[in-house]
Amino acid sequence: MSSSNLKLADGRVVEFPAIMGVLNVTPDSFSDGGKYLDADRAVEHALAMEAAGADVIDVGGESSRPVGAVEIPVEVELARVTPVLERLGKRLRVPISIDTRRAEVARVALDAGAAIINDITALGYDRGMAPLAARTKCAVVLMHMRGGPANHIAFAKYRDVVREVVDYLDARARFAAEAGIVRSRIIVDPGLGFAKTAQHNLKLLAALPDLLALGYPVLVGASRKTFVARISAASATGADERDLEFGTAAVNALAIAAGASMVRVHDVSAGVAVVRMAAAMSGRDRRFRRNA
Ligand code: PMM
Repeated sequence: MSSSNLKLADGRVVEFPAIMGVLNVTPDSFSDGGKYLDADRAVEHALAMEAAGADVIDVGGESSRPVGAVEIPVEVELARVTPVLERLGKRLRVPISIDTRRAEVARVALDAGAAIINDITALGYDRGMAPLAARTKCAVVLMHMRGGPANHIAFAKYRDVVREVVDYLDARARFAAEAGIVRSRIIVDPGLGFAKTAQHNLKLLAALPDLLALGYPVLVGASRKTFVARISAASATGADERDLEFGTAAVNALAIAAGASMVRVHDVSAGVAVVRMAAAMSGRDRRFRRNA
């Protein structure tokens, strides 16, 4: 069994189930299309997400959209996230996570007050990442993917997607622990949409108990992803914003009911309502335990 909360090294505690609000500071992110590139507007949006009930704010400067993402130099990633992190560090009460695979970017973020590294390569891209996380005692999100942010969809081939993802995350969590990262600060994530077809994502969501059996909190990131758009589209012309939001809500509710500890969302107020309801219905909200 994983813990019911995440205790950070600075004493702050994130209670599960929790909401991670997405703050993409990229010009080409598929879901918010560069809206938050301006640092002041990004900060405003982060504060609004905190006010709406986000438990963690996830700042990312490198896009991983399925088609057409371009690999950017580290200087560009730093130029995007640094001004936002510097402003946010002083103003946000909830912890910041930095969505990066590069140790240099993570180090700048941790210096600015971030407490979690969200690495879509599960500490596999940059050899400096695991020692940095161990030294700074930050929490880590280890996500499954194959290939890189720009070409992962070409790698969506598995014999047994559930077994392969679970085994990979087990191995990466062991690697992290051996590198000195405290076990209670490791979170695992199946990486929905990363080198995965809609069918793969559905299989992984149905197999959340297998992932939970590893004993780490599980983060699910389905918000506004292509598979949600494809499956939830109410008309033949494709999904509109409402379809995407309700589709996301359905994934998040079922994921929380199945035992996920955190969901990564763009619309925090929708996410909060969904997570609260799903948590209460599945007996995970202390205020609404049946015999209380
Ligand atoms: N998805 C995206 C980016 N970062 N991190 C984790 N841990 N899990 C995810 O599912 C995930 C991620 C891509 O989505 P976005 O471009 O809408 O942020």
